[in-house]
Amino acid sequence: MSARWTDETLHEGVRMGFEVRRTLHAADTGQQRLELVENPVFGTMMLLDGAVQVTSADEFAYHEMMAHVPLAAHGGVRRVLIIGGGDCGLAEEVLKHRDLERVVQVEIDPDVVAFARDHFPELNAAAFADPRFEIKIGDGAKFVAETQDHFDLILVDSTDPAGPGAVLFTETFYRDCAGRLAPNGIIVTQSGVPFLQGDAFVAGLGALHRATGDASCYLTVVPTYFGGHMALGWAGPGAAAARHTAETVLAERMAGIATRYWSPAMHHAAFALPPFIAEAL
Ligand code: AG3
Repeated sequence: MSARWTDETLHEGVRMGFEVRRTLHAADTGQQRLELVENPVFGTMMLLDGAVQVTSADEFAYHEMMAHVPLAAHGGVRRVLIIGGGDCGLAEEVLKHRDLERVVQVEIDPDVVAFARDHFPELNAAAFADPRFEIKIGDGAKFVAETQDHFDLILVDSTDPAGPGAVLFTETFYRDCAGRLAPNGIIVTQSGVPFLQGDAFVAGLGALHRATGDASCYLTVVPTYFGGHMALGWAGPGAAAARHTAETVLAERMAGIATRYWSPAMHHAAFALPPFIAEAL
């Protein structure tokens, strides 16, 4: 009997295949196609519209870098807003910082939250048990346009710029985010894999730059977001200064938080950009 495989079909002209040992769920949510499968290398995997979103094995490389780089660099974050991020792995990583008072998350698709809660408890059960965590089901772009609250940190943990996530790469959305930041606030965005998504990377960071006056990015490597580095946009009034926080200070701020990808050295190294990425900015 031949093995069953599923392909990620996000990028035109290339595809990555995953052996499917078991399909846990595959259905349309009304917003997007949601698949949950088991793979011998990556464990449980969630795909949305054919693009891998999260896997048990490599989520740390993404969630740790999206959470701890801004939190350790800023040092005084009390209120965090997460847009998207329905698997809630990012919220759990953020909540490891004991000084945080409140994490508000706005996710558009209730099925993503419900299935992630059932199938990825190792990466989100602590978030759901944390009284500082509040999850709202709704349109994140609408939320930032309407809320009167301010946040020290806004994390945009989106899908790719197609389907329900497209609005989260626009200048209007980033302007609304900038308007909700506290003084010294920081915005971090999922900005794609520059090698394979060059146009979207340039367009997204360009919009972030126009909306905030200054945007750059830092890098992580997530095996299932294949194609090399993934870029995380870095902007907001506190971003430029926070980028230079000394390694000793970063280490103090992360005391007691165990990590597998983040370290003070990796944190600083992440801001070093290969010329093909730096020149595209
Ligand atoms: N957020 C990032 C999705 C990127 C998908 N891209 C890809 N497969 N190349 C996913 C949510 C993680 N909390």
